[in-house]
Amino acid sequence: MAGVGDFRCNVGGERILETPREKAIAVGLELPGTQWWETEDSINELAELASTAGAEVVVKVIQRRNKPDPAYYIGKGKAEELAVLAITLHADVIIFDDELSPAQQRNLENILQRKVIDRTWLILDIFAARAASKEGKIQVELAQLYYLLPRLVGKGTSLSRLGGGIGTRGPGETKLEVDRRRIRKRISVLRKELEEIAKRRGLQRSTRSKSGLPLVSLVGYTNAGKSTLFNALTNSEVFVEDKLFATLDPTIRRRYLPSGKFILLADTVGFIRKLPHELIAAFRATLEEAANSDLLIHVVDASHPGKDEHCEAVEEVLNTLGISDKPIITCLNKIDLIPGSMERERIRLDHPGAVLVSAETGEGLDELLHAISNILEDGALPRSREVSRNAEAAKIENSFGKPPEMTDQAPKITE
Ligand SMILES: Nc1nc2c(ncn2[C@@H]2O[C@H](COP(=O)(O)OP(=O)(O)OP(=O)(O)O)[C@@H](O)[C@H]2O)c(=O)[nH]1
Ligand SMILES: [Mg+2]
Repeated sequence: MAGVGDFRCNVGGERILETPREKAIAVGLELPGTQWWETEDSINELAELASTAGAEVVVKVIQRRNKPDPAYYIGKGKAEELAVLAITLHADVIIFDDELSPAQQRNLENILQRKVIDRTWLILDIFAARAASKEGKIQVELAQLYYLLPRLVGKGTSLSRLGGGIGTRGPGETKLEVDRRRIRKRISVLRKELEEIAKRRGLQRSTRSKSGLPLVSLVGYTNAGKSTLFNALTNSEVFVEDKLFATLDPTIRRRYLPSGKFILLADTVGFIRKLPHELIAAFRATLEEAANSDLLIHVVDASHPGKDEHCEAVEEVLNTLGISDKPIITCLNKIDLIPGSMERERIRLDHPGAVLVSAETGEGLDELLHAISNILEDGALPRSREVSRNAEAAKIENSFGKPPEMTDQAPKITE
């Protein structure tokens, strides 16, 4: 993305446009009760988030403490050391691995004399850069405003972080100088717009539910391979990328099961540990796709060393959304990256009942479809729903003739 820091140079008459990546220092805390690898995993993930946002983490700093310092998050002495390090390394931005309080952020900016961003704002920044649909953009702006509101000191304060580079993206009005009163007004406008969209979404949902087709949602940690699996199962081409938060808006397509019955399959936004609660609040309508599902498929990157923590984070978000009691299939993806049969067996033992698949090679997809059939067709749904679904599926089968082959173009039901 072309940013404020772009520069042009002339090489042999050619004009080359380059965007220097901002240099960042990532900072985290190791608190009692956390294992060292969890802290390392978390800060490595923060570096990935920074890279997705367009910065390069040049050094990671972890401080062991009993609890975060209320004024500086890290110790004041550590913050002073960090200020020297930032000068030495020519760092443009310091990124903290937890949400900072407004006071911590202000104090750190004073000591560090650099842009200070926390994990929450970094995630919101990535969402702001990626939001494509009207609903997505409104939701991100709303989440950003919820975050900013307590951080503005007094009326008429301008946003100090509007200098360019990472952490400065905000759709719409957040780019402007703002004060609390304007933010509150904007929040109420955005909420009204979201309510309208939510109403339309509700109508679409009731049309869908009248179709009687069960809704199956792919949920899981960001980058687990949900969209790749969605594409493999519905012969679609939704956006896939080896970066965090490639998907923001849900997509729904039809797919048939081995029995010939149809389901609606939804690809959804990924979760992450320490998912900002502002984001959950603003994205509630989008996340309701998962809440309204008959079945969840929890896609896990089985090749990732932090997969257990990823699973915990996903369960936590499902709990927050109040949908942890839905029928769920754990789908261990990227199994092609685990070639050893012993290792696969160990994974099977660790996750009894899970289905091992590779969305990339297609391995295990038949087993997954059978597992979906088993849950949806063996009485997991209320009887009345079952009857209407079967009747509707028969109608669709009649209108389509035989169910299409897996390679056929899937009918599009895009939100
Ligand atoms: N080797 C391998 N790579 C995979 C597999 N499934 C997905 N990937 C890769 O993993 C990366 C992330 O895939 P996505 O499908 O975008 O993941 P996602 O869960 O939709 O991610 P978000 O939308 O960001 O939450 C891409 O580079 C994919 O090519 C798999 O089965 N095997
Ligand atoms: Mg995706």
